[in-house]
Formats: sequence, C-alpha cells, structure tokens
Amino acid sequence: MLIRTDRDGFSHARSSEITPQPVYEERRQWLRTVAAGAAGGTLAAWAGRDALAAVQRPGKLAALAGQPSQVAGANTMETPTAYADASQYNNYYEFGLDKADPARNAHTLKTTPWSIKVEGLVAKPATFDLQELLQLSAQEERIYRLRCVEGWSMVIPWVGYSLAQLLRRVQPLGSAKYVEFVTLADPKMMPGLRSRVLDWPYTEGLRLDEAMHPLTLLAFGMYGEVLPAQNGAPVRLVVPWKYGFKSAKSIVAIRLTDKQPATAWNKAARNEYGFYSNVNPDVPHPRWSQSSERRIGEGGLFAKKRKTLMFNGYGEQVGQLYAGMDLKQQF
Ligand SMILES: Nc1nc2c(c(=O)[nH]1)N[C@H]1C(S)=C(S)[C@@H](COP(=O)(O)O)O[C@H]1N2
Ligand SMILES: [Mo]
Repeated sequence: MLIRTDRDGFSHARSSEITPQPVYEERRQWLRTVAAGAAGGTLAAWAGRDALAAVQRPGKLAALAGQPSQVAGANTMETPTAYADASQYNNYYEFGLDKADPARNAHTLKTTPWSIKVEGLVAKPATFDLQELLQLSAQEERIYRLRCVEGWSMVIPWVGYSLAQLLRRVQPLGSAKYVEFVTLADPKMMPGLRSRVLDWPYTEGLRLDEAMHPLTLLAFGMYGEVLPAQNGAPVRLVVPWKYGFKSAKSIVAIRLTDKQPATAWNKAARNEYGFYSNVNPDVPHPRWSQSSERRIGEGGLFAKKRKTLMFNGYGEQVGQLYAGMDLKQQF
C-alpha cells in the first residue's frame, strides 16, 4: 500500500508535491501483460483502446495505489470513464443538488482528522482513524460500473478493500443482521444541509450478508489517487450491483443492528427508493425507466443508450444473495 502521509495523517497534496508511484506503473505493466497474453479478442481490444491511458493517474491529488484485485468480478473490461467526468458529474447533496455543485463546493470538506466509529452488535466495538483504516488491509484496484437510479452510469477504477475486512475486525455478533452507514453532516462545511431535501445525516443500509460480500468495497481512492472531496473523501462505500445512492460518501459511523435501518432516501420517498435498491431493469422507478442507461462521457445527441443489466452485471457474483425473494416487492 502506498499512501503519502504527513503530520495530519492523510493529505490531499497537489501533484507537484508527489513523487511518481512505481506501483501505479506496475499496474499498467500488469495490464499490458494481461493484454499480451489474452487468447480472446476482448482483453486485447480493450487494452488496445484507450483504457491504459484512461487509468493513468490524473495527477491532481495524493497517490494511492492498489494491486489489481483478485476478487471474482472485481474488474470490468469496460473502458473507464474519464477522470474529469467522474470527478465533475456527481451526486453529493450535502454540497448541492446540481451535478456540477459538488465539484464546485466540496473544497470546504475537511478530511483531517477523520475516523469511523464501528459499533452496535459487535464483540469489539472500535473507532478507527484514517491511517488505521488505510492500513487494515491491502489496497486493491477494482474497476466497477456504478449506475445511478437517474439513468446514467460510469466505470471507475476505485482503490480500497472489501468492507468485510473491517467488519471481521470488530467481530459481528450472531444477532447482527443489518449494517447502517452514517455519513458526515456538518453545516459549517456543507452548504447543502440548509436544504431539507433529505433528513441529515445521509444514512444508508445493507443486509449483513450484502455488507460482507467481497464485492462491497470500502473505497479510499480512485484513478490511483485519494478520493476527491466530491466523490466522498476520505472514505466511502461502493456497492456496484445497487443503484449509486447506496454507495454512501464520507462515512463517519458504521452500526450493526438486528433491525433493518431506515435510509435517507427511503425516508424521503418510500415508494421510490426501497431498502434493497438492487439494479434491476425490470423494476421501473416511478419517474425513470431502469431498462437502459446513458454512459457518462459517451455524450452527444446520437450516443446510443446501453441496456441496463440485472444486478448491474454482477448477477453471477451476487444473485444468490436474493434467491427466493420477490424483487418486485422487495425493490
Ligand atoms: N453522503 C452522500 N453519499 C452519497 C450521495 C449523497 O448525496 N450524499 N449520493 C449518492 C448517489 S445518488 C450516487 S449516484 C453516488 C455518486 O457517486 P460518485 O459521485 O462518486 O459518482 O453517491 C451516492 N452517495
Ligand atoms: Mo444516484
């Protein structure tokens, strides 16, 4: 794991202060090796396009490298979205409702010091500061699709590790069935809290088995660097088979419970946002069809929409979690 540290423990340094990170070079070498050895056309074609260029470090923030993930399904072969799009087209309502607002406003987010309190139905409740969190497990790079319920999607190379690594550390009790995620709500830093669109703090929830699934990622970085504030610095969740809003940003507490937790979106509009919110092309949102999506960056009037895949394409890995459930009822 490579993370530039200073007295504060974690810095969003400018690129000029950063020495080039050899591990990131390794990643690119790995991509080349994989591409060279690929039997089928897919990998070679993918690597032959601009994917290698696209996952180069943008050089804006402190480097945070991760080794390519070995978790099944963790690396889509799709071309990553341009960093400029991934960092300037955001939902982060604490910093405004417009897609461009978070990139404009989130510079007021102070990420040092930072810690996550893990509590509730666990044998070993604990508070982890950011350095402890960063060092708890090896950082991995995972290229995930993320689809918003509004009908757009992105492909983002995240850096982090399975949330399960952190949850195992606190030893969930047998009675724990759900996990609640509480995010920062600080009116001094977050102008969006003046609006009452959501009941702050923004909270999210998962069933414990969903939270323990290896694809559920605790993310600290993207594109080989620490997370930009607007993408949920310094630590967020990424749950790639669920709509984007399940991926809570700037987490400050994680609570294990025996009851299904309320979530910010569920409280705001119960009929629109269910607890599960699995990506499902067959279950339309009351205002938006979920059958297709627009990939951010594939702009222009004539850009073809993509068909949305069941569980956002992660069905092979996560479908079993929902065996026997009526996903139209439990949306
Ligand atoms: N705290 C917080 N987390 C949040 C949100 C938010 O408004 N506040 N928006 C969610 C939504 S709707 C989406 S689509 C994703 C967007 O993540 P991205 O900006 O990294 O693409 O963040 C999710 N996490
Ligand atoms: Mo979203």
